[in-house]
Amino acid sequence: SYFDPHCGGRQVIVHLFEWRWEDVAAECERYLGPKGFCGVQVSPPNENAVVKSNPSRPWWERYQPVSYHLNTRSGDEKDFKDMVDRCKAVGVRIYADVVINHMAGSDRKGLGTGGTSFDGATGDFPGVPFSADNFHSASDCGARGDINYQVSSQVRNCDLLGLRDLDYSQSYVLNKVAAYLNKLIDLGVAGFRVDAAKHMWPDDISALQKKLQDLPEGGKPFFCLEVIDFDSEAVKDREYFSLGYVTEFRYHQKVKDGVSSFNRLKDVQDAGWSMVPSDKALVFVDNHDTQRQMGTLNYKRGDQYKRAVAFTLANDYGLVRVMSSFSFRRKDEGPPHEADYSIKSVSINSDGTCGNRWVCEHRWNMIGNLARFRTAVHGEKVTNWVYRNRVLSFSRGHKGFFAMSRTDFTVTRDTGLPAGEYCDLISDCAMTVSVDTKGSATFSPAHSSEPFVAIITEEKA
Ligand code: LM2
Ligand code: CA
Repeated sequence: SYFDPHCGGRQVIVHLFEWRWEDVAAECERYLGPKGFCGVQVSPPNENAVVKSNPSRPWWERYQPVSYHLNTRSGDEKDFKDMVDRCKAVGVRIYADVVINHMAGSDRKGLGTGGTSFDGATGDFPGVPFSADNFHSASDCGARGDINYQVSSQVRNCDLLGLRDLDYSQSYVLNKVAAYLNKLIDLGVAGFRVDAAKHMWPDDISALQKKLQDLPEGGKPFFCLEVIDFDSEAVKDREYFSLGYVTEFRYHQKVKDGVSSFNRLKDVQDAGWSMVPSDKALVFVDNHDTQRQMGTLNYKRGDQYKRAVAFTLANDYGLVRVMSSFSFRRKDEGPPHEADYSIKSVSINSDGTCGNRWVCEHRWNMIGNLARFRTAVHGEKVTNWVYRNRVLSFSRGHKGFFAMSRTDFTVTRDTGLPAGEYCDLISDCAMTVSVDTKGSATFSPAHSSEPFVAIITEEKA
């Protein structure tokens, strides 16, 4: 089904934002495979407009397609194929970010990252080819570029940010995009993150899915639809539920509130807030867009961010996507690059952190280790919820137990686990937790700077 990420039951996806394909391949082999990550969402693999100035080479140029040739700053088709194969060999799958709602903006013209010419104003994209007729026109909208979000047809047919909007009522357009996705399937990807899915008609996405081949190993490709729904617009996330996982943007706000007031974490996924059902919700603390917005959580928020990600991984809601960023000061700033604007490689320091301004949140010990926790306790509900003395703790059925606070602590809690001596995953077993015959344990975090404890039945000391 479109809900199967094809990674043998592993549960956590990481977005390696703007990484080069050869770095992704190396990361699968040296870290993601061994840690049990399910897969990687990679930046859009298809050729995009080169944005030369104001600003120079922003990250967002990759959301302006020029053709479906696999040539970007991350690498070419050969590099892409090599990455997909090497990751798959260690049990890690690749999900491509596919930008198929639109092509480049009407304010852009010149060359793409593969050297193909284009003109957004005239709608000429010879690399596909698409021409003026293949796009929606101003008559489908109000004032051009101006979307009224209370009118579904405008959200679906108008140019988002002036980006030339593809007209899927034409079988020519549908077939070109289907050929692109089928090519990625041939190359071995396990699925897709559909950019700007809110701006595509669900029926068009469904028609597209019907034209896709099964994966070489069998089964439908995994789908995750990017739909931003805060209950205030005409387009609703539920319109997409039959098509695949849907991004749950309410969650990232709720969890942010929750880490400053733990009481509110209890019902962070409350159905009363019209949250996407757990088996369809793609859940995250930040993504590449939200991490650049004022006041949202990101790697710069240190402890608060760690609490949000830790809770999200320990909890039982949705399928989790962890963000892995490059450090930035200005919101337009592109990835770390050499003088010629080629993307800098991700270097790995002796302590396992990354260099060259790559943040690598997924390598933060507790994040990597809780990814393992999540897979180990999959299928078990949150039970034994206790919030007392500023310490939150809960069990995941009889398979795992998690506790967190803002500062150091010592507490005694019911873990719900059989008696035994367990490894604390947060500290890589530098500390152990003894559970008595009643399931009770008294414990403190291994390091006061990381006030978390996590144990699973499959990791006894
Ligand atoms: C998304 N999800 O639905 C992406 O997550 C988001 O990052 C994309 O916007 C958006 N949809 C379209 O794919 C980014 C970025 C925008 C940027 C666009 C296109 O957030 O700022 O718009 O990519 O590159 C830029 C300029 C904008 C200009 C537009 C067209 O910022 O001022 O509009 O290009 O040239 C005239
Ligand atoms: Ca559209």
